Amino acid sequence: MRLYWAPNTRSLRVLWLLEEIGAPYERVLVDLKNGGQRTPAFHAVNPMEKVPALQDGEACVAESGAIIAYLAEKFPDAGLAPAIGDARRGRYLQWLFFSGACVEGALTQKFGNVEMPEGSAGWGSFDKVFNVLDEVLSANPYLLGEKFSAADVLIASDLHFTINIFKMLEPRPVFASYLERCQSRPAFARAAQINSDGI
Ligand SMILES: N[C@@H](CCC(=O)N[C@@H](CS)C(=O)NCC(=O)O)C(=O)O
Repeated sequence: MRLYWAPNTRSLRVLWLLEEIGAPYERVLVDLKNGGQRTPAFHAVNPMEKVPALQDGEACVAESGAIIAYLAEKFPDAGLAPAIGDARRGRYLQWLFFSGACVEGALTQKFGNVEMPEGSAGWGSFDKVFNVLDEVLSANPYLLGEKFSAADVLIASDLHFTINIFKMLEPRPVFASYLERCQSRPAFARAAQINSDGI
């Protein structure tokens, strides 16, 4: 498996998941500042010309949520995704899609300072998105209850960027303790080290 990535990007969430899984993979740095994402070779892997992207034999998958879903399914022994037929799989898929469909929309709206009717925006509103996460994570340590899953890798990564990096949301105790729980995992520490080493 080959992960195309760049430091300080959405690649971190996939690095984290790969480190959780522990299977061998190769990292290929894409030099975003010098147009490394616009080469024909990389375009063939991800026509959006963005990282992260994963190549696994003949399979190519981009979009961080899709890569996380793909990897969690490919390595069921890692125990990061409820199996097909498990009732928790419904919520698991919901939170995986929530990242791209709701968190990203809410952040873009806030960043662009765009007014939109809540009924028309698929994410409702910025406040709604984070209040929903607040409600779920106030009731349980992880999105699916007591058990950490690949959905937590994705949503904790979103919260990390929103609160700690972009400072677009005021810190809340519920998110701080969730991030502490998720980010104290050795796999996150390894991914963060790779991210800061940049290699
Ligand atoms: N929806 C994509 C977003 C990927 C994305 O926007 N990647 C940024 C870095 S975080 C990128 O590659 N930017 C370089 C460019 O667009 O030229 C995902 O979740 O993977």
